Amino acid sequence: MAILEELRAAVVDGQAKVAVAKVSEGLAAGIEAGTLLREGLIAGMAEVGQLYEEGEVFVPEMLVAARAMTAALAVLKPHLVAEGVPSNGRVAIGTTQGDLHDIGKNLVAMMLEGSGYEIVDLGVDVPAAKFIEAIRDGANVVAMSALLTTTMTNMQSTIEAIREAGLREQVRIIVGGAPITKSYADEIGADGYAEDASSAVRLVKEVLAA
Ligand code: B1M
Repeated sequence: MAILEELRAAVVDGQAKVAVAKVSEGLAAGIEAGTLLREGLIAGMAEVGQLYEEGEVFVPEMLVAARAMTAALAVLKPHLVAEGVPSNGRVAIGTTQGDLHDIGKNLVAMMLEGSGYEIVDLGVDVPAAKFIEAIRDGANVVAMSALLTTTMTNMQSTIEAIREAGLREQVRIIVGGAPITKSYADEIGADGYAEDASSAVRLVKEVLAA
């Protein structure tokens, strides 16, 4: 479909205005928000990652691509966010210390918000102390995101810090992000792993019911 292809290309080229226009055009043409997200925005960002790995683009290009995706996501958000169900949990979400990637984390937050959870977005580069503060303030779930192999280890130290603070039993901890796997989540003592934003919604429901 031409619109999806143009949307993908706008993300790859870092053209925020075009990406925003293509999302609006796609919605007006009746393309589902989830399709625009997966086949346009996420496909574009995956291509940028591939090009970066191949040495075809560099950090500045990744950054403008991320800005284009963020701008387009803002338009998509009300359409992605399904009808809310009453809040039955407070989720503190953040990208682990040392890590500045936030697009995936924002997407997970958006989907959870749309599913009726109260979201406390701690942002990026989040130290353990901030997660601990959020638990003391009433978060039932901590959701951590990491995109770098060098920062995923901070998930483990955060879980340890939560345990040392005597708070481990009162919170569910879930993790996700491109380098994270189910076995890594098990290894570090998390309560669950979600591969993408929609499975994160299912996972939060599951861990809160457990
Ligand atoms: Co970065 N970067 N980056 N980057 N970047 C990656 C991650 C990389 C894989 C690129 C590559 O080499 N192919 C690579 C990591 C290699 C590694 O560690 N193995 C990399 C690198 C090396 C770096 C720098 C070190 C580059 C440098 O400076 N030399 C640097 C690090 C900065 C830092 O964080 N300290 C860096 C910087 C950046 C930018 C700032 C330029 C920009 C981020 C802008 C931003 O986020 N605001 C950027 C980008 C855009 C990327 C890529 C291209 C795209 C990431 C993205 O947004 N994907 C990325 C390559 C790639 O992933 N293919 C790359 C789209 C997003 C929707 O997917 O985040 O995976 P994702 O989220 C998914 C799931 O993972 C899951 O759900 C989401 C939705 O489906 N999920 C969760 C995520 N979090 C979850 C939490 C949960 C559950 C599910 O909670 C339970």
